Amino acid sequence: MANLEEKLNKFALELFKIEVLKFGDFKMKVGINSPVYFDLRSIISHPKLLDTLADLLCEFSKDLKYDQLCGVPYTALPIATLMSTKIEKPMLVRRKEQKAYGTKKLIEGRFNEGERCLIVEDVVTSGSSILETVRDLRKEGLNVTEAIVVLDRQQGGAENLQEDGVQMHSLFTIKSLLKILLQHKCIDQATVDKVDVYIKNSQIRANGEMKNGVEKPKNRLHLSFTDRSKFARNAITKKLFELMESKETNLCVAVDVTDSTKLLDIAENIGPHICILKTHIDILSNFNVKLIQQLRAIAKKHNFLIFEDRKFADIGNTVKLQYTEGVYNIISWADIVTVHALPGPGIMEAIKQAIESSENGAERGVFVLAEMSSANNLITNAYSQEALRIADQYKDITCGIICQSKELVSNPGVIQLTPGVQLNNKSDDLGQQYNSPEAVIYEKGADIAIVGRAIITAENIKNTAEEYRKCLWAAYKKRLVAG
Ligand code: 5BU
Repeated sequence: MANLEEKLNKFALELFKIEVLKFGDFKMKVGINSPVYFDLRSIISHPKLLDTLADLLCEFSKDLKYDQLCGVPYTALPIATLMSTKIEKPMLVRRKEQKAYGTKKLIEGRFNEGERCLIVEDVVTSGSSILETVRDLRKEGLNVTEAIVVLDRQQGGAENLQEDGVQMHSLFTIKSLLKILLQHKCIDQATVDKVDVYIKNSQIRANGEMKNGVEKPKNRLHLSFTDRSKFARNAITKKLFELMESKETNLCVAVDVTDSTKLLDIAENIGPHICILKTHIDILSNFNVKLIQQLRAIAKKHNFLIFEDRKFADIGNTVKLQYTEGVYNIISWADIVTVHALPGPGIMEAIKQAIESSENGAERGVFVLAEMSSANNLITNAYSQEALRIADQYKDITCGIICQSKELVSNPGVIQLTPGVQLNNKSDDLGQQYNSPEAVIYEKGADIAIVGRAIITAENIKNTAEEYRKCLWAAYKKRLVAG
């Protein structure tokens, strides 16, 4: 019978064959790129290998003392399940989200207080996923001191877990795994060296901070717009960052009026104080092409961008037509438009294709809507995350994200816009909810605040715009210093 080491060698080669290990340049959860990626999710498509893995883990953990098993969701769940049936020990499941109805239980399965629970996990980088599970299990009175994992990426996870009283046992470390692959000529020495350097430079604390070497990208909330313009992923975003800094304004005014003359009049008055003028062009009762020429002339004179808040939400083909055709011919004059992610990536593809084939190619972009300001809107956190993912997929046309919370935007090259801003009111009578300019920038993380009626219905529109500009800019400056 082969000993454990021989079995592990054989298993490592099998994993390589099914491409569980990938080499390249991978974005990691903790924010630095890795030259190697270990993705065990696909092992469920190889039942024999999954079974072998469970056998190996059972053999490897045979001397550990425990009463329950708990796999960290999701990849380790089937692995823990198999182990549980093989060794006939009960298992627990920790929900990722608490149930909204019924028992509201976080931990499924029967257990008694004080029982020892062994954690099962596929791969450990900083150890934070294991620690989340450990905390919930401990909250329920379980005794958690040991974790068994398939791969330790050797980036500080073992130490971080140790600090929280959890000892980690790993089938493979990244180095031992690469050694086997090198011995069998699956990879070359240069790859091993690259991974070595990466490991040395990317030791991570459990809270995601780097211990040494490469620093995590600085939090965008504490970077100036000038610094952030260097992270801009397209020309229009860069232009916007630069004009914000040069005009000292992060104010976007929503000019929701129904008369073209009024729109132009307000644009002329607020022009010096804004970075963006936002339109809903379809509410004008006397729209004409001349208006567009005049509005663009004012935008040029005062150096602001025009943003048509069209909120496209149809299938790609329809959106392409809505964007490029019809009386409004939006692409011809709006620097930026809003897009709902609801229809999926096709909507972004449509806009991208339209931009690429228009003569203004490089000068057009979109804001992706990830959250809304209205009370009881139907957007869930999962939806927002998917919207961000789609936005990221189309980084060459995405200028920013419209949302209500700072956590959604981390990339310093992406701009957060937040509507629902007013000093005097908390809401309107149709569901709109307001926050103060200061709170929107400082607490909610907006880079640009969208202000509508608070300015356009004011007695003195020009002065009010100036007041809001000052207030918003001061909040931005305060945020910079706070970093
Ligand atoms: P108000 O007058 O400041 O309430 O206008 C807010 C503007 O922002 C208005 O044009 C809305 O269409 C727009 N808006 C919003 O209020 N809330 C949202 O979540 C989104 C856009 Br997205």
